[in-house]
Amino acid sequence: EEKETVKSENKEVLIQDARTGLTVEALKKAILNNLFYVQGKYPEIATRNDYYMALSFAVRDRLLQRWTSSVKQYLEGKNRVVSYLSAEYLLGPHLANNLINLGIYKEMEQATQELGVNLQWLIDKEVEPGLGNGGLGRLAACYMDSLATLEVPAIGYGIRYQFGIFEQDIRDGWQVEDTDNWLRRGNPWEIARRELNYEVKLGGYVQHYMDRDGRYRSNWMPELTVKGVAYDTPILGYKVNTCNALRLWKSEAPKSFDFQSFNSGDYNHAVNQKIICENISKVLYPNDETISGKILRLQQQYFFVSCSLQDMIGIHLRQGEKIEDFNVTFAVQLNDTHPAIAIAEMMRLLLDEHDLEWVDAWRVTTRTFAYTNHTLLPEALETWDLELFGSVLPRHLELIYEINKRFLDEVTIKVYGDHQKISSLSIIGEGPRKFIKMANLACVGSFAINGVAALHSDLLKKTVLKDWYAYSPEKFSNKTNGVTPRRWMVLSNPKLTALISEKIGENWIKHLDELKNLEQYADDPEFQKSWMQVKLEMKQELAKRILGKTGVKVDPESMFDIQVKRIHEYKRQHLNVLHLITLYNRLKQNPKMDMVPRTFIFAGKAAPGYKMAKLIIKLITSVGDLVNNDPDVNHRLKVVFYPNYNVTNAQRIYPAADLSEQISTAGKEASGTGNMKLSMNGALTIGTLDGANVEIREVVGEENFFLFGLTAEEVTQKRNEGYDPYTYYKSNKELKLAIDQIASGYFSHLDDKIFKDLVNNLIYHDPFLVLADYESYVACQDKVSEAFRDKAAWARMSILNTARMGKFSSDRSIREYCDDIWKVKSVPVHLNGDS
Ligand code: GPW
Repeated sequence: EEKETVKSENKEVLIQDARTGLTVEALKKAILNNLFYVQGKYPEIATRNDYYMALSFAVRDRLLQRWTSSVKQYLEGKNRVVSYLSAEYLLGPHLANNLINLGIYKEMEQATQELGVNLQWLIDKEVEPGLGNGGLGRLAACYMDSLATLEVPAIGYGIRYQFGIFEQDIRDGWQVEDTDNWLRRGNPWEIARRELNYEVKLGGYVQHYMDRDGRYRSNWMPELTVKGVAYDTPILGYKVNTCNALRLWKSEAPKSFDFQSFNSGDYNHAVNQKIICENISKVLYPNDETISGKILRLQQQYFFVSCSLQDMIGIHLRQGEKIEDFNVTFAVQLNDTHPAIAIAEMMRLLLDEHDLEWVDAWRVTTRTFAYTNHTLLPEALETWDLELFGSVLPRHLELIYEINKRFLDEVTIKVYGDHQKISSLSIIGEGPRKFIKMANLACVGSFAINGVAALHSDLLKKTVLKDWYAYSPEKFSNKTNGVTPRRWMVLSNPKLTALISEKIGENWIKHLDELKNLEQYADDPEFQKSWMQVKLEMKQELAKRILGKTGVKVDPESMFDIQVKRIHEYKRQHLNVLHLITLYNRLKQNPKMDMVPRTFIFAGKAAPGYKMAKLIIKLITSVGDLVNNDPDVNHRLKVVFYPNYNVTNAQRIYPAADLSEQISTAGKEASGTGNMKLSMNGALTIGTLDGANVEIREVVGEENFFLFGLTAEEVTQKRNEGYDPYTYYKSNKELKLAIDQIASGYFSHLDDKIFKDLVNNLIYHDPFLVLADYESYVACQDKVSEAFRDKAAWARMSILNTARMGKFSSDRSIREYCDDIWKVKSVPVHLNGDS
């Protein structure tokens, strides 16, 4: 029997092949062992879930071997570690991704087959961890993949929500939400580290006194103390040994707590407190790009940040380092302002727990943190009512006052007398009620500030962070987002991956720029044929799933016109609907018209409290019901609302797209990342000059991109001139017809009330300039249809889109963060025993 031998502490140790081996035989043995010893089953009575668990544990064993090697290597080398703080991680299913990164997909396929089970069937069993809302959480997941792939020592910190993003169901055309009980069948990918736990205080008040050395001290007397327990998930890089940790915190009641209450005989109080503690990591807030101002949300943010910083300080000190050198050990990235309370918490830990003086504590803090901003939408900039904030974090409120005072003293000298500037830079906002501006806290406490696409970073400097840019321009830079080609190409589109690799080898998977080598085949009719054949097969597969989920039969030969993302007015799904209605009307008026058949595919969740977003879903499904059942049009137009958009479903949708809808109002979408995934998979983009669309168009070439709409500058100008949507409504016949139909109940069984708010909002307010862009959008869509008729030209454009997407690998983004902001290097990991 095969055995691997490794050296450990100079002794030869045998590692059982069934726990580490990558051969088909070793994998088979591992699965059967786990089935027996972990699940307690023999093959004849094992369920699908038993097999899924047995397989996953077999994979996890192999990850753990790499993980321990990585940890060892990091500690030995004293390398700077990246710490990514994010309230969200939208990871998607682990199993298949880990098989790919381990490089054993084929082997596992064979192993399962020889055991008489189907690998895909087991992969499909996994319930994805939906610990995020949308782009921001998914970006964090892509970055974790790239950090490991680039062999960068890193820890991701976040919250282990017991319930992730809700599951969306469509009933009677409306969104209904169901809880996401993702842990119900167990989670083989995490390891509970019960011994790794920290206490976090909440509420109460602060006592001040002077200690024996004449030093002012603060003593925070909390109303409640909770305990955070670490749950680690291994994140393996692609075909490297680097395996980093994603460390998520679960909140619990500290042992001491119930004890006190039990002794005082108040059992109910004890139970209630336990529930309150466990509540903190219970559920993800389902709002995307909106602040909710709820106490529990602030508690969540502080809870995970405090656990994470205590954990980092522990790691740092255990290495025998001085607290003053914390920033040499860690570079901490703030994923938007959700973890920005870290700046005040770091000060509290250094001052109150580690006895540093203010200036020393502030020096360490401001050399530790860097802040990424992800939005320009004013309603998404986080603020906290000052009183509410003080009731949860009384000590931090004091610290923020002090940080603000010292900072504004400095500002006042520089901008002498400019009250406008002083109040815009202040962390505390004044109004009917005072409030804390988290973006300002993040800016003052960070050594670097970045936006997520060139246009976004530019607009940040000109608008929301204008005064910050004037004050400290050296802090600002751009880091255009990227996505991991491992999940978004190799995993989700294996056929395209095989076709590409057949021509240019497999190097592109780690060096996405090498996709350039495909350009030489863009005009090759044979290659074009194979390329479009893959696209067709992916459309056929999606068509089957659409039929199964929605009952709608779609034609795989039609153009798959896809808009998938969170539902939001600024993303303008309703502009897409107006085009759809326009095509419908043209067909009805001229049934013989020669029209390129289109399948409109929408997917995305609306925040449960966002009325207008929910109404947009109802509009899509209502128009769909009419169009899909009208024999005059339904062989040329189909409308699908694909329910419960998540990572799993995204992986199936992107490969089938012909057209990618990226139609946000210019200046509103910070970057977008779906735009990148779709283009990588050979979709052509119709889009505005917004977010990363600008850069995508730059690299694919303007002739391979369908551009429409006002620019960000024109949008601002139009608003300043006093934009009047009504004039657009009145002057465009097709637009007016579409809107009148919606209003009159044409799509809603003559119910003329249901879309009233939506219609009135459009014709009288239209905050996102839907009507202003309608004409240009429809004209551009006409060009898209014409282009789709020429199959060879379309194939060529599609190939060139993929070939030129190298820039948008998250590997490139992470390399830029490493070089420019974090100043960290790769640390190749050798398996224990290798050298
Ligand atoms: F408002 N983004 C998101 F900036 O998905 F915090 N959720 C959010 O709450 C925010 C931003 C926030 C998205 C941006 O909308 C998108 O344009 C960007 O590509 C993505 O973050 C990653 O940077």
